[in-house]
Amino acid sequence: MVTKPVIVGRSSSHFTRVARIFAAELNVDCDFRVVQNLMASDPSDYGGNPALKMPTLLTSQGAWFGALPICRELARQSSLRPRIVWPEDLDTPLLSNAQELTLQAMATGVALTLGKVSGVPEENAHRIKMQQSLLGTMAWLDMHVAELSRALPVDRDFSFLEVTLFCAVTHFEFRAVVAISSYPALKAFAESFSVRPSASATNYRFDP
Ligand SMILES: N[C@@H](CCC(=O)N[C@@H](CS)C(=O)NCC(=O)O)C(=O)O
Repeated sequence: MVTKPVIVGRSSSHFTRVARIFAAELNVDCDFRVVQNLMASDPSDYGGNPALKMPTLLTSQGAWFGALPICRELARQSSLRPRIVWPEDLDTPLLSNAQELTLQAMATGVALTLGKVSGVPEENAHRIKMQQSLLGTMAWLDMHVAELSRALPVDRDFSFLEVTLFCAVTHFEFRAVVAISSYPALKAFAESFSVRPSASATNYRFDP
């Protein structure tokens, strides 16, 4: 029987960091269980996720797969009631596309990083296409990020969009997936978000 919730993931994973930032913002005390081997093919290594992905949140109710469902469950468990902007609240093309592109960039970043470590050649056509996809997405986000903060509700405490964008940008810098210096507006956004205690408490590092 699980009493205290457990986040299963890695300190170097951007989707895991999204869940950890939400836990910190919502003041939900969670244990952290490290996925030891990224190449493991047993779902139990990922908190039971048959898709072999992290994060997973283990609660007394059961296991929750994926960053967004985990963040929603953390919000339900929290005694705090902050004004959170969720993806379904993003009712303009600008905000909706920014969320879609941020999540797609995160997924593409995972595929590129895993392709690199597992020896996919640089000249592989799909790897080249994914790099193009990521560069185009980063350029779009860099062009629009300043508008996002103005377009989001002013009374928000935080949004899933900003948390995911922060985790994506800082992860790409941490893993040298793209040169963040080429995206000054995204860099400035990440710097301003990084002052939050939830951000500094979840800095990327490689688990031993
Ligand atoms: N849809 C999942 C995606 C999670 C995901 O891709 N996580 C990465 C780590 S950031 C992962 O599990 N990578 C291991 C792998 O793909 O084998 C979510 O939203 O949490």
